[in-house]
Amino acid sequence: MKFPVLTVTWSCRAFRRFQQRRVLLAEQRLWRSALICRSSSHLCRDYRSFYITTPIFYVNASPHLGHLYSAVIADCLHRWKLLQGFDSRFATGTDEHGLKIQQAAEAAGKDPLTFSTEVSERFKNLFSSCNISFTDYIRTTEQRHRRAVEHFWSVLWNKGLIYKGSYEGWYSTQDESFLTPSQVGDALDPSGKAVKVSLESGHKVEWMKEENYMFRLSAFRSRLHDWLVENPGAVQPERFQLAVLQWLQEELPDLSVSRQRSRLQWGVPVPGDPEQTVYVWLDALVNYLTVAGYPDGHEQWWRVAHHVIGKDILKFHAVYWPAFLLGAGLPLPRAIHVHSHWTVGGRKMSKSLGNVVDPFEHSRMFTNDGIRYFLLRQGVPDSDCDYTPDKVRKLLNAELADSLGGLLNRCTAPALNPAQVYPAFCCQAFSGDGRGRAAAEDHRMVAAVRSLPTVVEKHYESMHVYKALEAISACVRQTNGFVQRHAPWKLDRRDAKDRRWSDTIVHVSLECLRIYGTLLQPVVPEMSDRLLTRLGVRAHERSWKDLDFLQRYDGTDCPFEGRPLGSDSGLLFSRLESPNADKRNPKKSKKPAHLK
Ligand code: ME8
Repeated sequence: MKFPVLTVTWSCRAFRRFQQRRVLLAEQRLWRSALICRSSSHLCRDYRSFYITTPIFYVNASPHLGHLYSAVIADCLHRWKLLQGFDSRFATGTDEHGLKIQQAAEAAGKDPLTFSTEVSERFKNLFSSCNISFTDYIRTTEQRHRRAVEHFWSVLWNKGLIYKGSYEGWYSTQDESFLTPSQVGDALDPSGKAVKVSLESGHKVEWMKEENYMFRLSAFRSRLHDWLVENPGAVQPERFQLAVLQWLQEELPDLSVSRQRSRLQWGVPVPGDPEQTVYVWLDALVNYLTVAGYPDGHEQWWRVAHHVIGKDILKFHAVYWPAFLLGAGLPLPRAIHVHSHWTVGGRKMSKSLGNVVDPFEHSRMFTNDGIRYFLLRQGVPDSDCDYTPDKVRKLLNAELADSLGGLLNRCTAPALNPAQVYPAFCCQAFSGDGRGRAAAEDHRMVAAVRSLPTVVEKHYESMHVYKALEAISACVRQTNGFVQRHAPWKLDRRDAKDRRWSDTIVHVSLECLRIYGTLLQPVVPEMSDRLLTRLGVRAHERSWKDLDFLQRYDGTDCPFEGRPLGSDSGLLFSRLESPNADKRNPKKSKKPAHLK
């Protein structure tokens, strides 16, 4: 049923206000498109492409919550770019070579490839089941990757940046990392034996002395320093960029980039010297180029590369990797987005402590969207966060079930919306001249939702997704407050004025929900789809350019007005019960999510 649009007789003041709002709206549209260009910097000048990667994960053990977190962040940024109309590519995958994997396969009594394939599949299944929409899944055991590593090595070799030398020093197999004496300390192993450990990771180190190939890392110190100084956003957040600059204050020793074949068989042989195996980190980092097409035709994607990494692998990505790339004459990544870690009970997740969070189990417990929302809402890139199931339950119940779900439920309930449509907006009832029924707070709410896309964009772009979700959540609360304030369920729908006002309240709320649903798509894709489908918003009406909010308020037509709602697929997000709720308070735990 199409609602008739009210014909309004304009007073001069109303007309002036109408014109002012139109100008404001046009300015906001311009501002938004200008922001697309600015935020994506030079992407806009050449072409709108985006390439995002996660670390490739070791296959020595099953995936845990931290791995899912990195993938969820990258997925969110990829979906965000798609929403903005970019051509976006998103790569994840597994790191399958090296001593650590060789030893894990031996311990499992399997050949390394069979072992790697099994664990790699587990990662892939996790990502697929959690809606991680990667466009490429790379395994370092693939032929295309071996070719890329060999080519990359040859380029460095031909430029004289690799030489045969001898390495003597500490090595951590768990971290696959060489350490200087100042990075090593004393500790006791579980049997009480004195051992040397990496001060950063706590993993055991061993003294090694080997003849192998060295990369002239020392030659790149000042170029790395200049890169960081000239590109303040190269490593984000800033504290990690400062940490890298701090490392660069000290001498950079040359880096061993191969291991003797007798010790490490599981890896890519050094081109021209089968007695040596390429160092696993050099091998692994090249995966980002392999996916871009290296060595042929990689330019289009490589020039728009962004990496998401955990803070534990900052040195490899912000020192070694850019030095390798500079050496090979390739552009550096646009940005390295670093995130901190999830702890459990305030401690690092580890098998020996038995506190590793299984992402399969927890995404089943809290739903895919639930776990995605929690990780992105609570995860702060700058500092570590603690994970507890109780915190997840409370947050999801408050923000998804009660606040957002409750709002949708109210505005689509037959009592308030008997025609099951996007009802008509009445300009007189919502006028700002004090003669309508809208209060000053309502106009403030409209202004807040109108500026929400710009706020959210700023935070998504800087990977502060929690701030974007905080802003959305604050607006949802304001919209709930608006509905509560006017209590449309108390209005008499038989009275024409009351009915128009009630419809206007619902129209405004549905418009708010449309904006929230559109902006939440990168974070909770399934739930946003259900929300927008329920509102009757079609698939091609869910992008960045569809974020014009409450057009009727500005005197222009609203394409949704009068449109039937989509079918009701039940609660947007069902309240999560605490495992002990029934025992503690049987009545309370049965309460449904609806707000009154
Ligand atoms: O380092 N919290 O692989 P990896 C948050 N193969 N994120 C965490 C985390 C936690 N507690 N624990 C791990 C490797 N991560 C190399 C990478 S890339 C060329 C090679 C995430 O399996 C975080 O992204 O040890 C971290 O950097 C990554 O998993 C390490 O995964």
